[in-house]
Amino acid sequence: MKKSMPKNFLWGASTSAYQVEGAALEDGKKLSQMDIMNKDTGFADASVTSDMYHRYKEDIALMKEAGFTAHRFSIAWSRVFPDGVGEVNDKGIEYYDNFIDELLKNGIEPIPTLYHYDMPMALVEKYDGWINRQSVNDFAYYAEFIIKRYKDKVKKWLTINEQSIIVEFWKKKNFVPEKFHNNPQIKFQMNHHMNLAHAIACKLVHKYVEDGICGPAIGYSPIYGLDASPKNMLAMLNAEDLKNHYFLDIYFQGKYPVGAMNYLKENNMAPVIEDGDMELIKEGYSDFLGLNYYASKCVKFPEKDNNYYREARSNLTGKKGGMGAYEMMPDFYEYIKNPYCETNDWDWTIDPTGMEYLLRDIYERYEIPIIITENGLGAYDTLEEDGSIHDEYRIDYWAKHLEAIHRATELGVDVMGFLPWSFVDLLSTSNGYNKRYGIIYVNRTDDDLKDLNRYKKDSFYWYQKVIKSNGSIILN
Ligand code: BGP
Repeated sequence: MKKSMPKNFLWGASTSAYQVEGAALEDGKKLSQMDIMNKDTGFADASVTSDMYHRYKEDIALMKEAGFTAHRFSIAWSRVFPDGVGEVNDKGIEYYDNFIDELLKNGIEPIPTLYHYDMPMALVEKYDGWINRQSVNDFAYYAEFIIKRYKDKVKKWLTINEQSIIVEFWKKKNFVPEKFHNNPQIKFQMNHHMNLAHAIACKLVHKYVEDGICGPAIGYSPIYGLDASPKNMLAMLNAEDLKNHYFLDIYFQGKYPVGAMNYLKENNMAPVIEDGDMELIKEGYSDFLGLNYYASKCVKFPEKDNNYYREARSNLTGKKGGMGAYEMMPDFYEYIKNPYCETNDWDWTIDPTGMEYLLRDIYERYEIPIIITENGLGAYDTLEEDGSIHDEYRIDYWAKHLEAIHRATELGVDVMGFLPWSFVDLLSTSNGYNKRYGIIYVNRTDDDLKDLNRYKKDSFYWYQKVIKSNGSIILN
């Protein structure tokens, strides 16, 4: 028998609003924090990006040509509610009405994400976004409006994109006032507020959407210990608890992992949890996991002297300057380069085996359906004179990851679909338009908008065949 992906496996790709739509201030939309995050970086900003706001019909026609059965996109909160709450922006919501209808007309299932890093600036200015608990109520107001509006058209809902990354890079993914910069407790407090917002959105889907399912899209890296030394294995467990279980245990078990939480308490970083919060989190259970996987991580036990610890701890209490992500966990784990894995041009590990590892690991722990909501290779692409783009490196990357996904399904993991990053080239969060991810090339650079025309890369034609054969062309 020929090998292929399971029956009804969903095929498509992913994008997010601020990275593709452009029209950042058009038709009543006001700024989100991501519209201005790239200011002064030298990369493009979010004002035009890939201009999907104006070209969505052409883009959805390309999705259809590729054979997509699903598409993941995000809804820009500040397009729908320019001030975060209050009056709806009719023109803004009309864009999503049209976008969703166009997908459905072309036989493509819409899978929206409610929040992809893009807090409305109005709420940042009003109360510092997720830092303030009021954000939970305002997110609920926005989510309820969207969920009710599309309850008959959308059945799979994603809430918040990559809470884990929002926490790890808390000062890059949020406007955090200076006064909080040396206080890492704030990032765990923001995370707690997002957990409440996520739970409320899941409850709303369960309330309003017949047969609706709801889940997070998590940025997830399996974590390996550098070697079999007991200390390094312990560092691996520490990092798994704080980087991975800390998020998934909430979504699927309604609790914070005990070890990680006590570590945060010892270090004055634990979130304030109010009465009723954990009950709400339990009630707003997730039905499935959206998984964003790019790279695995490797850790060792920190070997620093006591001075290092002392200094690190004084930083934790806010007496000294800012600290990087791993330094905040000085006696828990330390990231280290994995000597066994190659990396891409931006030093991200390339590890297809990690895909099988994490799918099996997550499934054994939580037994929930999983959909791949991001996976891809950021690379420099070249548009040739004849309009072709030879991105065989990207094909190789996806082929190996799809083989790993297939192996996991053979061993019983319930994988619902593959929605890699990304459909068109888009504004890379960390690297503008240098670093491309799409199966469709968008003709622009960071400094020159050119004509923004679309060109099909070699990976487009390859993916089209993969979809048509339900994966069997790479699996046999
Ligand atoms: C994920 C985000 C995406 C996307 C991707 C690639 O974390 O959900 O929005 O940006 O990473 O990252 P980058 O753009 O930094 O290369």
